[in-house]
Amino acid sequence: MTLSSAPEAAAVQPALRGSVLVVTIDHAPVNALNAAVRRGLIDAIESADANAAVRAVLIVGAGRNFIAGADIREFGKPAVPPSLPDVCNRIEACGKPVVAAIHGAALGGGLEIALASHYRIAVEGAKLGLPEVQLGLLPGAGGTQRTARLIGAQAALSLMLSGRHVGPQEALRLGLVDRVGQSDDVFAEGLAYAHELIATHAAPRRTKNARGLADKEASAAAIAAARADTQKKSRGLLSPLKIVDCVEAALNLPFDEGLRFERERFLECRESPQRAGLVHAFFAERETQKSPETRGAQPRALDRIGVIGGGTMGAGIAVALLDAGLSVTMIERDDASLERGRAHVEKVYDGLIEKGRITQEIKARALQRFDGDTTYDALADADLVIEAVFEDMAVKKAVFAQLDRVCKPGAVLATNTSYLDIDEIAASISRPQDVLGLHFFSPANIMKLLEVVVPARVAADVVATGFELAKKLKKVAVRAGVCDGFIGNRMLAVYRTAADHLMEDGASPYQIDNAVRDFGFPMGPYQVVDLAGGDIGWAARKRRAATRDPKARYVHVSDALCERGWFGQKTGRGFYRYEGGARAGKPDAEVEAIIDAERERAGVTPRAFSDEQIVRRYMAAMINEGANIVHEGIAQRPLDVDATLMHGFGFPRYRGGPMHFADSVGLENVLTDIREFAKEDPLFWRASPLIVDLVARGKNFASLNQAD
Ligand code: 3H9
Repeated sequence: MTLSSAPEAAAVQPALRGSVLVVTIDHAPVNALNAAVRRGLIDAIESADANAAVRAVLIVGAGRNFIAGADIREFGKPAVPPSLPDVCNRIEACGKPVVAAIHGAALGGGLEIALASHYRIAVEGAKLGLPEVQLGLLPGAGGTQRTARLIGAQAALSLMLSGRHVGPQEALRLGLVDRVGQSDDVFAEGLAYAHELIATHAAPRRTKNARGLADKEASAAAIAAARADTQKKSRGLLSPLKIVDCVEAALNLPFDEGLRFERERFLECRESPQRAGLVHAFFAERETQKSPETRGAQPRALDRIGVIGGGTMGAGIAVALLDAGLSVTMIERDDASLERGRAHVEKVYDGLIEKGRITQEIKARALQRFDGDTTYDALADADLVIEAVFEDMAVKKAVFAQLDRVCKPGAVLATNTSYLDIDEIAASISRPQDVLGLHFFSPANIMKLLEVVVPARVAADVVATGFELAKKLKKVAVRAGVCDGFIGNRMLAVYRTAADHLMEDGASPYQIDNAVRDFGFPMGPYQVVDLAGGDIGWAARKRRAATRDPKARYVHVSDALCERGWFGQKTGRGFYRYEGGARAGKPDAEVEAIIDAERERAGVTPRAFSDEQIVRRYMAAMINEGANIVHEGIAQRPLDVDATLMHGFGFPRYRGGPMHFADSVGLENVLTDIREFAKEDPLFWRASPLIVDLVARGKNFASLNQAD
């Protein structure tokens, strides 16, 4: 059962039910702990202590959740008392037993409220967790101290360092809750528990006195192991090691001192740019899901999906769809190609089985929803068709002509093109209103980003269907307009070019990769080329050669490698050498010699760049193109650019995406850099009119994000 949520009601509503004071938190949408909720909770506990008729307190959440945590929107603003630690301490100090009855999310500060309560019950569907680490924070309302005392160092660290959610049964096993309700009626379950406690004269039971850290040696070992692991895995992140330190404080310090220790660390995290970046990422991911079309239109049906093409992309898309429980019909031109397509799909699943991520049964169940055909007529009933055939306008148009012929009226016809003009594709058939771009990123079953590309004549409900599909696939959908490369690949082309200029001017590809990795990307641009295959970019460069501005600087190094057949990992050589099929490449002196030769040919005298100089140019190029993309309306807001780069291109989440990063270093500084670089190459470095305008008005990108 969910309790009703009245928007006009007070955020915390105490009501006496017999001898139980029921304290209902009613703060839509997720009962986040804003100042009014915090105040209301303290007042409720005070009144419980003061009222002799109250023999127990029950805390429940209205709506779909217990409490989703601290109100993230308050971070970065002046603090309003009471603080959440004070609220938790007051609850724990209550002289009457306090029960937390949990349904839906009890996350972060929400779980901390439950841990400060004396008894906990969870019902089916409850999600308990301490996800602060994902926001660059640590549990800061006693969570590190109470969790460790309640469930032990190892389990507490595992929860806090991963941020994962646990269900009621696991919570019970861990000792996070005392019982799991028999029904999903959280109110009835909680009330019954409170009455039982009254009947058995149960006393308040304070988590600060729990004995989960009693085995000092085992606790110390768990902390040491977590610290070593965190040092390895959480490169560049501030909060994970602080979480470990706080658990160590829980082991070694009295409770009150531990709380103080935790509070100091929490405040350091809260004030850090990482917290700002991660919170921006959190809201950006949610905000991108909202487009003018999703606000106004209902999505069309989405049960039977067709995929045209069984290459790497088509197969990856098919797996993404199957994993979401959808039925897929793959179309290929003949039996042999279809067999290859099916084999590609199976290979993706086999890879996952090999890594222990899924079982044979899961693969078998998914493949039951997969079939294939060699004629388009098999798509007569499809609700949505996604084509992933060769990137060639004539080939795409031929596919769409077939779809126009066979598909039922109202079927959504989507193209996975990376750069072709979708308006032109749409105009080539009789139903342009049904044509949409759905641009997946490889591997399509893994990468979170889905660009929903919106051509001029598409119907709003078709766009809404694209967003609905993304939701089913658990992807981050970003609305993009039609242009060469849409948001992500268009930006990639520009910052890759900036990297090429740096390389020809004197930085080695290895230094560039290193600097970019140190900034926080998982890979540098040349490692990415080697992974994706140099031939892909080569083909694109050849395609663009005719339209390239002859005055624009062109670096030939990548072409020179491709001419030698060095396409990267798959050929054993690219920018790096991959000896014996190794996946990690080694720097290659011959590549450096080729670069030297190209420098000479271009008449460039190489100069040294520091890592910082490399990153400044790389980022300035990225930010400038992002600004152009917003300026032209290809992206709705800067935050759409941020989500694209974070989910499709490995931009470090803790920096919040390139546009948020630009704001954090100061947009005027970025503009100064661009103007400085323009002295050498005014054609490449043209400051975006949007940046010029924002700086002139003393504004930043965030001012264009409604959500910020
Ligand atoms: C913390 O607790 C720190 C403490 O340890 C220490 C303090 C001293 N605040 O995700 P949805 C909004 S840190 C404000 O689409 P779902 C969200 O933006 C916090 N707003 O729904 C959206 O707004 P809009 C630790 C929040 O059903 C709306 O609610 N907690 C918050 O898919 C619906 O959200 C977390 O990290 C918030 N805390 O998922 C939990 N949470 O409608 C973060 C959500 O305007 N939250 N909103 O777009 C979640 O994981 C999911 O929102 C949740 C619901 C699972 C709860």
